[in-house]
Amino acid sequence: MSGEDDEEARVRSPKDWAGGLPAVGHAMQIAHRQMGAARSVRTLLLVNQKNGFDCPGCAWPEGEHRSPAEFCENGAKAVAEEATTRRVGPEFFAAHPVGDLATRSDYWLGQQGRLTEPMHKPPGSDHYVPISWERAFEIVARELRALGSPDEAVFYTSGRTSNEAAFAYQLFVRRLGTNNLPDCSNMCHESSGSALTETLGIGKGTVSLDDLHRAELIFVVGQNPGTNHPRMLTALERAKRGGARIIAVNPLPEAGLLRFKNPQRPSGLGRGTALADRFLQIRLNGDMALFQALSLLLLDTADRRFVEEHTYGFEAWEKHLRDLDWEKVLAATGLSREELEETARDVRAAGSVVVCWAMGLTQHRNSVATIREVVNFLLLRGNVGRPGAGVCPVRGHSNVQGDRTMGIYEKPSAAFLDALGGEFGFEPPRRHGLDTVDAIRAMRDGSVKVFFGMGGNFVRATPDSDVTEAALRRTRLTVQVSTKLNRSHAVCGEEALILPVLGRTERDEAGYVTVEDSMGLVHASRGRLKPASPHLLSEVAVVCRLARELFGDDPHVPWAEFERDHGAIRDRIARVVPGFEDFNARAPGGFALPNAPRDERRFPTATGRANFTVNELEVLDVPPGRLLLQTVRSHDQYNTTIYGLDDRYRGVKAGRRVVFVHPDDLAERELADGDLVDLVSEWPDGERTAPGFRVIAYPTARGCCAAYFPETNVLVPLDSVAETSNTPTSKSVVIRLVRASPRSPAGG
Ligand SMILES: Nc1nc2c(c(=O)[nH]1)N[C@H]1C(S)=C(S)[C@@H](COP(=O)(O)OP(=O)(O)OC[C@H]3O[C@@H](n4cnc5c(=O)[nH]c(N)nc54)[C@H](O)[C@@H]3O)O[C@H]1N2
Ligand SMILES: Nc1nc2c(c(=O)[nH]1)N[C@H]1C(S)=C(S)[C@@H](COP(=O)(O)OP(=O)(O)OC[C@H]3O[C@@H](n4cnc5c(=O)[nH]c(N)nc54)[C@H](O)[C@@H]3O)O[C@H]1N2
Ligand SMILES: [Mo]
Repeated sequence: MSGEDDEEARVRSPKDWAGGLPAVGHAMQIAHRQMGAARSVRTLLLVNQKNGFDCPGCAWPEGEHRSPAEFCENGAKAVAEEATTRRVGPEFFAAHPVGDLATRSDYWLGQQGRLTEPMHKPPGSDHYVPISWERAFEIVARELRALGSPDEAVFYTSGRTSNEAAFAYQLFVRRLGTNNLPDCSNMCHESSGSALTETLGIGKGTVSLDDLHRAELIFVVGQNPGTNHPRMLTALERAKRGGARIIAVNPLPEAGLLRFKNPQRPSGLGRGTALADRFLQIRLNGDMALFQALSLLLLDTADRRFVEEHTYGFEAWEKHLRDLDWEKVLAATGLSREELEETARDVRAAGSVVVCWAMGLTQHRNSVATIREVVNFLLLRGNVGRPGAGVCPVRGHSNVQGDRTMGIYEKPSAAFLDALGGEFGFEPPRRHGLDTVDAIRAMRDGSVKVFFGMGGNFVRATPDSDVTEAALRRTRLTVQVSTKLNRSHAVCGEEALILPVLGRTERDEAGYVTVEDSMGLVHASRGRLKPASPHLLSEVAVVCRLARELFGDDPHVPWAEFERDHGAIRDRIARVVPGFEDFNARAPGGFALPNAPRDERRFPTATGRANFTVNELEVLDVPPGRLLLQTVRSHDQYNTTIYGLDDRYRGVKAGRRVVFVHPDDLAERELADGDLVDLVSEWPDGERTAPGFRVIAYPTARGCCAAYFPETNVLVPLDSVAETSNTPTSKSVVIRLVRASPRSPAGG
């Protein structure tokens, strides 16, 4: 891709605080650019209000007492991207053949605006041309009918899809006869879900916002909330005012973890609130060693009664821990024994502990085991299922958790399929489907021929970009249900469709939709803005019309009724998914889903108890001269959507092709800040290169470096995945830095 918008990055020293007035100013600047002044104010005042729409940004919960401006800088940017007044219509596609779009950067593509009409790229053509909705559905139905088996199609979901759309979509896919429902979660919190289901019996967190406010000690591990969950800083601030201590565990000194200036409270400006009381600058992937060491130091403080009454496997775990090799612990964490002992003292003094985490824990080879070790650590002192304590995986997309609850999952439980089949009177497929990585392999090998994407940007969010792009190009048909232009429209199958839909901010005639936040609260979301174009359909309507085209008069599912009224879908959800009884009556006010560990200290696992697990500690082998690379988000992006080219808190302006490296690691390589390097990853099947990165000397942990996703996805091998969860290892890629000549094109 050309780096037409990627100027030479300018670098200043990183910030040690987040929020404050610059955050408000920056958000307003982007909102004005996309929407103009009046629309900005009108739109932003509806975010996260009882009669407004759920913020399409992150999944952080709203809390009971909403402020009149219940959004954050990056939520405002997410809204502005969707409510933009810029448009991508047929003229645009006439002027830009697919081959041209494929050379553009993610930033350029996203900045073009909202998609307005269904578009079709016929086989052999290099242009998208307008097509009617009817014709578009005929084409999809024709290609699905032509398959040898329904398993030759995959149906991806990104995490913005509402509960109603997700339920209708998975029902459509299972009526068709496959469980090929990969989703963004496969690349995100799948490791959390795997570890928590096995150990606690629920694949979600066990804390409410209130628990966080009441906690005495909060660990924030592998997470950058100042950028990715800014409203979480308000909760951390409140916990601190109640006397909580906060421990940040991160290879990077992220600004939002250190100090917060609450932009919504005048008293929160000034110097702001210091957040982390302790910053453990851990090496990448050192977390399993950290939690094992802490547990070992705390064994004498076990909550014996809880362990006996509620858990399984304690003795085996304890025995294994006693053999812990301290040399390995120090090597893996890069921390000192004193730091570990002091941290253990903090825990010893705390009556209740919450551990929060995000992608820093989930995207490594041993992620599932690491998260199981976090659970061990909490179980030891009875820190699950009581006020102010528990696990808090902080989810990403605003409804990614709800999508799973609605059955978007390639490995559905028998109980879910029984309920679904019973309700609609058909036999759903039982064989497990393909997840994201397996779907790429299947397209690469030619066994999947149709790709259907409900939102997201599959080509760009996935690893091993060259392999994945070739895989998508090999398919017969790709269908993207989207709001905005992205690279997945340009890197497409032999035939391709773009189906433009309403965003969450826009009015939908069929009524409100619902979402579930990171803490299991379900509530309504009402779009209020006039749709970006009269030709848009809702995601629900796309599914229902396609279903009617494919199944005709379906005796099992009233698709036409579903399309007219989202309430009719909720009536069915209420009968299929536990916890949704009286859904239509309760949705407007919102309600909490049942959570057995939190509500009753009950653990619906295979043993009927909370499980301690034994996890072998292995220190990642980084060969001499190599670095461990993590791929992260800048402050100006939402996953593959690039809002701007700055990363304010880390001091970067006007450029994304940068790599953050410790000054001593640079010196060892005779490199200096400002040098140009290629990043080369090494894997048994060969090397991969991301060319032309400017080096930034940065206070990250030794031996580790960081660069932005998605530019670095090309470096993550498809086969480098987490055990059990199959999540790409986007946070631990072994690379070397190769000096590049300044004149080499900064392509890639
Ligand atoms: N504005 C904005 N908001 C977002 C998103 C966005 O792109 N933009 N994305 C949304 C989505 S889908 C998600 S999943 C979340 C992502 O939220 P985050 O997980 O906060 O996102 P990342 O940028 O991947 O940051 C990972 C953090 O973990 C640290 N880390 C990396 N590896 C390790 C490790 O081995 N150990 C430890 N202890 N720390 C490590 C990194 O230094 C970094 O601080 O945010 C959601 N919210
Ligand atoms: N290297 C590396 N790779 C990663 C990660 C990483 O940390 N490092 N993180 C991973 C994670 S955590 C995630 S969640 C995935 C994200 O993967 P995805 O969810 O697939 O990617 P997004 O960038 O969030 O998708 C953006 C697109 O969604 C569409 N869209 C936005 N809103 C709507 C809507 O309301 N409806 C519809 N139909 N479409 C909409 C727009 O067209 C937009 O271009 O990426 C993963 N990939
Ligand atoms: Mo995510």
